Amino acid sequence: MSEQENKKRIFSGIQPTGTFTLGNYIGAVSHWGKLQEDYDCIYSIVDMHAITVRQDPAKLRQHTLEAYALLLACGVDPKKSIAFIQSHVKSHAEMNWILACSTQFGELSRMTQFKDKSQKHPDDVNAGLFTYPVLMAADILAYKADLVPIGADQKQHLELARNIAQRFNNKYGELFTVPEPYIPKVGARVMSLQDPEKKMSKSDENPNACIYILDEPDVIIRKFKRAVTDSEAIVRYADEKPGISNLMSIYSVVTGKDYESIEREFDGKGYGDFKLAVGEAVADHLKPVRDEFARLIADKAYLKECYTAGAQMALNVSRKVVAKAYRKVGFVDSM
Ligand code: AQP
Repeated sequence: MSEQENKKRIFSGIQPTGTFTLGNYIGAVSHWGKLQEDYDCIYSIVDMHAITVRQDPAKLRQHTLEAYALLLACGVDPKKSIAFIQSHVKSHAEMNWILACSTQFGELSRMTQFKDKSQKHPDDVNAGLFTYPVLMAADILAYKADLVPIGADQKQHLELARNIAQRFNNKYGELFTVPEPYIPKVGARVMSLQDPEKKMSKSDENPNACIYILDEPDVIIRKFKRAVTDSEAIVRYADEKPGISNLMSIYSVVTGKDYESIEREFDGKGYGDFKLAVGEAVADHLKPVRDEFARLIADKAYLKECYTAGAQMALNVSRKVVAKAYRKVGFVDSM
């Protein structure tokens, strides 16, 4: 695709650790469909990343298929983009090792996601959780991606991927493209509805903290009604009002209205009206995704056809880069 058309290449991935949240959607996946018109896009369900936290194998398999169907339901077209499941393409594991040997223990120790997740799962601080950012660098660099659309929470990992690429290129000679982040201006960090100082996360134990994009409209509205706000009772965007600001940012993304017009719309009205409006707008916005997901998940044969073809295309691109990396580090050609 891109090589003939000279389009810039995009890579992004999402973990099948549960149904996507409104955070995953607004911060990342909702942009992926639009980008495929102007870029050469490669999107992956990153199941290898998911096992850095203990998963029930049967559930992981189910979540992976659902995540793939959701990806398509959110607008990724497997005819325009390469859409595949990470573990189907061996280049990720191969590149991971090469890059691990160009990554320092000290820099991995500074990653805040590792610190957060090891506190959350103190009984399973495994080596994979520690080296997660190396695998993420491998995902991106194996395709020589120019741009990586991510939410703000992944910025530190992307910075590390850039450092690893530059270090490898300096040590062994130019190979990797140094990727740039592509972070949305509004909604880059959707916060928890119950603790607006914390990002909204799939694996949050409190189901009221997070909107899943397959939640039914009444559930969505109920969760917004229960969202933690403040006692000022004025809808305005301000750092000291993280709950209301988070709801305004969500409302702005799904309606296209800017903060000023939202403030005007709810001038003199209470938080009850505002929360209801946000809930209804989000439920309406997600309806086509829910409908399309229901259609796709019922057609397992079609999904299989898409992810099998996607994996083959992903392998065709990445194996050439892996072969070059092997040669650069000094491995003897196998064929
Ligand atoms: N709250 C968020 N706001 C904006 N963007 C977000 N992303 C995640 N949460 C938010 C973006 O979604 C993409 C895919 O994320 P992921 O599934 O690979 O991993 P994650 O960042 O660890 O997401 P979760 O929901 O918090 O999953 P769990 O609970 O399993 O760890 C990324 O681009 C991310 O920036």
